[in-house]
Amino acid sequence: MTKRALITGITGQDGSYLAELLLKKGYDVYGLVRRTSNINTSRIENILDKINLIQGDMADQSSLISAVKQSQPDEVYNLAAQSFVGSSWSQPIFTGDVTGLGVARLLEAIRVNELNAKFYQASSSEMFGKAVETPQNEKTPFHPRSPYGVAKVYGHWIAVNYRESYGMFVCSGILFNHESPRRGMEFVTRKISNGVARIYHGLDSELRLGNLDAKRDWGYAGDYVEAMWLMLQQKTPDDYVIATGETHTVREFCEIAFEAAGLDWKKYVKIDPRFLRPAEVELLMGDSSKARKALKWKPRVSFKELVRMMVQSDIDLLARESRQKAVAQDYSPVKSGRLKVN
Ligand code: NDP
Ligand code: GDR
Repeated sequence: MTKRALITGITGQDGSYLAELLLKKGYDVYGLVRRTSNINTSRIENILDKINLIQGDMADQSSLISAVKQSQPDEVYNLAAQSFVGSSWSQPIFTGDVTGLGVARLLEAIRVNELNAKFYQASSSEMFGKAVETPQNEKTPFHPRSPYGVAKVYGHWIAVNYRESYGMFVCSGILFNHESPRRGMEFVTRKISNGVARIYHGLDSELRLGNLDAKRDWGYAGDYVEAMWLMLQQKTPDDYVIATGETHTVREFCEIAFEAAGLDWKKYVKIDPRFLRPAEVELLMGDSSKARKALKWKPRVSFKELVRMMVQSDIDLLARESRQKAVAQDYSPVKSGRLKVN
């Protein structure tokens, strides 16, 4: 029997990698997409003809009940969220609603449909925040430092609670930062790789950043979606930390990224207080030994490989875009004389 999976957040970084992984494994893949004036499917363009999209929103209970009813999933991966920590201070209520309460709505949708579906919750290392120990593991207490982190703590505990209350197969993956060429532009890694590429192509002369001392445990998103799937293949549901076990500063990320393009970061990076946060998470480093043992999972892409992959991808992307622009200009109706402009 072909397995069916419902992915919320399928248009995001992780959703796109997970959908590709599940298609390779022979799943029927359903994805929840929210109504926007311009639906953003750029990350799933290559698989659009192989997946089924269902309209719905994490803020709308009835749409989630319908999405679950329509897709009848064996596995549900809840990746949808207002996921940018920075915006969670300007939109704390929205973040709480979608990133926090949305988890309860989706769990309820499975419960009221009386479906025996396995559930993955995208929990986050942001829940550790001002962590009392390093490295952080599944037992480290939470002390979130942003409205986003607070919402994720709610999402995490409601997931655990549905497992304990109703015996549902619910797993929470406490994932540390993971990046890729598909990362959103507002996150620091992509902001840096895109900034380096723009400077390399002569489109910008500086890159403005906030706290360069913040330390993160950065892995590759392609590796991390495998861990999500593995969690739902175990005999019993449980929660797992997924991390590389290494930590690096934003400054180190800059150094390697600029170096990859043959540039010296010190000449281009400027500190801009606009990008400092009201409360910062200074240091994250995960201990994923439980997942490595039980799931036989380990990260494959190293920190340096990840940084170089992202920079190379953005340099190539900008080069492609500029070639397309040049071609479009050559064939423009004005240049070719087909259209006269007075
Ligand atoms: P992205 O921001 O790339 O993707 C978020 C997804 O959620 C998008 O598909 C977005 O849709 C969707 N979404 C947002 N709001 C709603 C809503 N109201 N209803 C339905 N869908 C919505 O995040 P990532 O792929 O990086 O992360 C996936 C999940 O993992 C998130 O929950 C994130 O918080 C969590 N996480 C991420 C980590 C990371 O380092 N990447 C680490 C730990 C946890 P749209 O395209 O329309 O905006
Ligand atoms: P984070 O990722 O908050 O860890 O959340 P982000 O890349 O936004 O920030 C990482 C660190 O870099 C510092 N920083 C800057 N950040 C941004 N965005 N822009 C800047 O200019 C800048 N300068 C310095 C930040 O202060 C921070 O310390 C990500 C998201 O994917 C969450 O959804 C996920 O849960 C966590 O990772 C784990």
